[in-house]
Amino acid sequence: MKNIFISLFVLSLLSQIIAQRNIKDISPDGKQTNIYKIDDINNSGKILAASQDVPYGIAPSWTAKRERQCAGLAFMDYDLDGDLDLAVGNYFSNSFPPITEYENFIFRNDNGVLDTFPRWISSDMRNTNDIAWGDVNGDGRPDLLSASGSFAKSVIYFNSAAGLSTSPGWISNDNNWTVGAAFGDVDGDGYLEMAFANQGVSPDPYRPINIFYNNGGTYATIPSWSSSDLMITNSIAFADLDNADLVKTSVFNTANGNAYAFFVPMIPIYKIDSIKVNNVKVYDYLTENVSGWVSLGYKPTNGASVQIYYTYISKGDMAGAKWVNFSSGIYFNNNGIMNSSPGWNTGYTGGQKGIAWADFDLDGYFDLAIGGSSSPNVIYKNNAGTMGSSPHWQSAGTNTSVQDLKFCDVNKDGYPDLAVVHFGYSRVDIFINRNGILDTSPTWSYSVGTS
Ligand SMILES: [Ca+2]
Ligand SMILES: [Ca+2]
Ligand SMILES: [Ca+2]
Ligand SMILES: [Ca+2]
Repeated sequence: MKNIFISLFVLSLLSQIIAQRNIKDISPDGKQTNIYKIDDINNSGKILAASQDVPYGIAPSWTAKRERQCAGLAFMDYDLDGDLDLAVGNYFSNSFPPITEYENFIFRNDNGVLDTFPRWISSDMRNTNDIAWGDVNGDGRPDLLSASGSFAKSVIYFNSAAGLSTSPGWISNDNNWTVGAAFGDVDGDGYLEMAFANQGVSPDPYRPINIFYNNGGTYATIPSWSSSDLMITNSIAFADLDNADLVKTSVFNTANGNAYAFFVPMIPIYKIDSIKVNNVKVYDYLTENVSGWVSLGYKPTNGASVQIYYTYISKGDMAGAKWVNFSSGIYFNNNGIMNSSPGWNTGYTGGQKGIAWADFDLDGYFDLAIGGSSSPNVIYKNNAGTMGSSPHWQSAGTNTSVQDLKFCDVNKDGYPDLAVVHFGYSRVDIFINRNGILDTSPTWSYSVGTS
């Protein structure tokens, strides 16, 4: 259930922004949502009005023509042709009736039209629990990680000039049921490590969190870092608590006339510092910090230079959401060395799932959201490098089995909004962030109809 909001977000919003190069974004209900300047030449203003509404309708804009049990969704321009394609990680369970096919998929985007049947199908079936894009070997092409549960092996499908391989080029040999995964440069050498959130199965359900270190573009098949604590960890995410190890870099592209989406290889992105098209600074774009891309609100002309200057999180601290009997917490990174036990935890042991970092109050420090299960969703504020001991925000009421959550600024007012995917409720909620204060009841909900 990862990243479901992105699909909703991109499908309904992007298609709308891309279609028109306007300074005014209009929501489907006809209300004005946003006015902002396009670039420094057409200096038409700044944000004048921000909608109090979520700009999505109540019905999907796109539906796949495949029925699968999906555990992960992640947009990326995997073929680098300038539009966002959708990777889907599938798994097997004893549902009634069980769906016996669970290859991983990519739905390809051709000129803004997303295929409803998969163009890329993995040759293997992996019980994927989470799916993530990351440029493992630093060749400028995103590779695809399938983090696998049910003791199936996690794998990476490598991307090359020949395209994304349908068979894995790396297969883990760890002994874990992996539930969630994240990329981040833990040791600061410019290559992305992989962190795995794990569980076992009864009568031995507890496992450490693992990190696979990246040695110049390759991973060993067994992890070289394990947390000293054993537990069930569901989700994992990197941020730099005190902003001590942020790194500025850039990536340059040449537009092909159809391109609006551009790959940003070093993740997580702390922030986009500036984007220049033909040396003119532009403002009409959105960012996906965890997967690593930006999407312009229009297509630069063929041959235009697109320069993205950005800051990414290096030597990140690692947060994990943990299940019943254990407290979600943060493992601190000391100048490239990850501590083996958490330096901060919530103290709550009722079971949480889904974790995400974003600077919800725009003070420059990433704050931590955690999904509740029979408990509210919560945000802990990062006070200039020190996490608060109690939630700064919590949603009204309780949830049944949140599966994942994610931040994204859905209404383009500069404040990251929070999307939450429920498994038990079969529902996606969005909590709008109003100048640093999130609604406590969902501002928008989508009832999926199935879990
Ligand atoms: Ca593409
Ligand atoms: Ca590294
Ligand atoms: Ca903050
Ligand atoms: Ca917002």
